[in-house]
Amino acid sequence: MRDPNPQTIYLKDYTVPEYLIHSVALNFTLDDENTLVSSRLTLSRNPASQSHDTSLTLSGENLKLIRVNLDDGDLSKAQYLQTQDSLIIHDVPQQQRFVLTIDNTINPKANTALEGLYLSNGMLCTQCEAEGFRKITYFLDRPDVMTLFTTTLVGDKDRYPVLLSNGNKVAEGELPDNRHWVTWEDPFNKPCYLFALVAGQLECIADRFTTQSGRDIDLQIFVEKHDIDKCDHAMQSLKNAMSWDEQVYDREYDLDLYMIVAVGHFNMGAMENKGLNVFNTKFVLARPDTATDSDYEHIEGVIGHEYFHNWTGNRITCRDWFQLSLKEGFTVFRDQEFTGDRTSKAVKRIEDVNMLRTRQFAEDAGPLAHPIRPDAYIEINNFYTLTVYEKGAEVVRMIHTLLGAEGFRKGSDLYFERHDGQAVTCDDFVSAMEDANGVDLSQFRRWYSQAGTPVLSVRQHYDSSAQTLTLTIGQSCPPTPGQPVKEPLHIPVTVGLLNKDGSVAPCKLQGGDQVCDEVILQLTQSEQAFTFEGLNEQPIVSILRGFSAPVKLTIERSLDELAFLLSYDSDTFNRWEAGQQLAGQIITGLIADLQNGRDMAVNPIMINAFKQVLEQPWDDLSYFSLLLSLPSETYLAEQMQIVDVEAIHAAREFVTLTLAEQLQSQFQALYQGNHRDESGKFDAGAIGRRRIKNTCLSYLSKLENSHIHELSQQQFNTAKNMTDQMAALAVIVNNPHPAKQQCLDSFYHQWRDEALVIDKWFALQASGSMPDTFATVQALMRHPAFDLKNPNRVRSLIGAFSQSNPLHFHAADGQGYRFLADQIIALNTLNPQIASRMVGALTSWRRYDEGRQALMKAQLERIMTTEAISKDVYEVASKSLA
Ligand code: 0A1
Ligand code: ZN
Repeated sequence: MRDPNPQTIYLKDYTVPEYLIHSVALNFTLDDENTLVSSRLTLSRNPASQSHDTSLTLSGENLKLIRVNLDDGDLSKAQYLQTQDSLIIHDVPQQQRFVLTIDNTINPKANTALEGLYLSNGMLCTQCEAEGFRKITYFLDRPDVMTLFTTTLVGDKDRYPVLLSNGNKVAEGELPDNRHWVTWEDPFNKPCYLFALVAGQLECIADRFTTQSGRDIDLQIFVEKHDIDKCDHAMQSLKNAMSWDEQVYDREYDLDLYMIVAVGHFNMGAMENKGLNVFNTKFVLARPDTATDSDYEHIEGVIGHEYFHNWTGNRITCRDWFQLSLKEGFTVFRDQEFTGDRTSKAVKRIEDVNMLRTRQFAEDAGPLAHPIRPDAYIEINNFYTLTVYEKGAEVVRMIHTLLGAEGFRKGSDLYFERHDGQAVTCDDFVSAMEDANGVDLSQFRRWYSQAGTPVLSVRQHYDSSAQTLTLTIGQSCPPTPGQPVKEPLHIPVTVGLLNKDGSVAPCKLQGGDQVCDEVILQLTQSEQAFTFEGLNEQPIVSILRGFSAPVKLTIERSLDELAFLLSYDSDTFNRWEAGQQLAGQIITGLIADLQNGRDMAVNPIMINAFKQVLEQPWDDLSYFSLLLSLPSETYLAEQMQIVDVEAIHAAREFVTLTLAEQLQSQFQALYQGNHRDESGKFDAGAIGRRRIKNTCLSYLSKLENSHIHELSQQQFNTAKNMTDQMAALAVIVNNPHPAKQQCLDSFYHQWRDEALVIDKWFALQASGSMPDTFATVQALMRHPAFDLKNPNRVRSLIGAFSQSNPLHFHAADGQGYRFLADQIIALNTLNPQIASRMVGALTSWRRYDEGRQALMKAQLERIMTTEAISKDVYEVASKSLA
């Protein structure tokens, strides 16, 4: 381990920067292995700083220092100190501005961590969030130091014909030796984490967007040459995002140029660098035959996300990294709403909640639980979490629910007006919401500081003589590391009531004078009673509509009541949720049967509920498909005290097979009715038809007869779009289909030049359920197309196996765990960020039986002994064991 005792950084220790940087002029002489960086900083003492230290400490890592010059005089070695991660200039002027020029070199080719300046398929690109800029040059690498950047890039004309950086191109020219240069100027102050440069042989598609005030913006998407035919959807998505932000938030783009570059090697999804977004190719490239409908949707969502950051993140940024959710929670909320508006609100909400409940809830219940605004970290890269992003978005959504759309807009307008150009805190955001609406959100603020998923328990009492219904709602939250005791939160609980015939019962709260179809209860105490009046029969309660808060709900429900809500609830989320609860209860019962050696039988109530859903007409076929989908194995595991992966899999499969047998004719009819060639069509209708058809195919495939085998093979062979091809291949791979290997081979040969499609091929096999899956994964590790240096490949093989294949990853002999630890140890030196993400699958070891616990723990302990363990891996592994 490089640093035997990695330092913990605390929010409570925040102090303002000692120096300000007024401007920076960067000059890059580009070379794949030896890039020269010359940085000219204009600095001055920060009058707001209390410190009396006259030295200046800049951050920098892996830099070869060549020269330090202060106000035109070179400094001698005695005048500065270079450490592993900093450069300390012993004495700098305290009374006036001064200019510091630093020259250093870096080696992009050796940079496999993909932070700072690195090479991806021959293209030079940068990733500076969170602390990557210090791997380019010495700087005050913290988000509250905002600066004006001017960047000059110099390079060989053939090797780097395209030279990009943030802002506007202000000058360019030619140099001897076949070199050229370009100067970029960004007129907006920004923190260095938003800096970017890209250089290489790139092709570009261009378009234009006219803003609401009539300004013309040039839009450009840069990709490798062979991908130029896969950019149209991304461009359209960008234009959709630009007009959505004008319509919904009155936010206009501020530069004359917006560039997106797609790179094949990227640690995350994409990065919102000012005017020059760098994207993982996965979230840019799409053609009907290479990308699925869900890829199309995710591309639009991520393009939107990065675009929306221009206001929520760039114009207004974070004071420090503890405030990450300020920009991420709000921006995720914005992108979720954007996608909901562009596709189906109901489906988008369900998909978001599904992800939150399966993955974020697990994080909140595990050893790495942290509030959306963490108060300590060792490595900030470990805090780009589902909690900061997705739960953060839920917290913003609750503010939206509490204030209403109009009130929320007033709050966001005030936030933008008040803080434009500043680096601020989550508290500032909440204050703007309060001040614009005259409300008090002081208790609500606890959502920012308290970790863990609250549990709401609901009791109902109907008083027939008083014609009232009382809901008593209790809230509690289990302890999380460092937070043994929890305070009650301010929780919006949306409730509607249904009459026995399924019609809406009026909601009138005692003491209130309004009668509505639904109400938002404001839960603020540990236990609180809410009484509804004027109810001449006992209504059925639909509670936590739209998943109005990120909580677990316990309410006693009979299977009949759930089936009723599945048929009649007017709230699309709760209607789906009733079906999930129904299926969940039934599968849980079967798991107990299996564990106790009893025979399994599916309660007919479930078959009938599904039959009813199948026999109704549906406009939104994607929503219809979700109603027919069973809770995932991961979600079912979340509900169990001790996770029994085998029983979960077997019980869920049994229910799937029973439904397929009992409802075969309905599934077949639906399949046939929606099977048509609509490749290239991406409207809601065509997407919905593909989705429902493939849902039916997946049920039918369980019947394992030759007709069904032919059906899936036929779909596989004739598909002209990736949605249908992948769906067919998935059922072929996950059933004992006679042509399995043949289909996998032909798929590989068809798509061997399309990296993103090959990622799907790896992921599909890694998440398979057939008994030979682990052997397949091991063989795929040796496949020539596998590359430990490419994060997308790592995620598609190692990530898919460990995070999406509970059955095989948790094999009782521990081979899955050992395999994962081997890969983490290898990745630790290559790419610490990716290595540490992979540790995630081992962190939940306490949830399993004793045997598995010991095996998982042993692998975590083994990881802890990794030589030169990175801070990233150290933090996750050590906290998991604590
Ligand atoms: N801000 C980006 C996410 C991001 C974070 C870190 C990265 O590299 C370590 C890259 C991207 C977003 O929210 O989209
Ligand atoms: Zn983001």
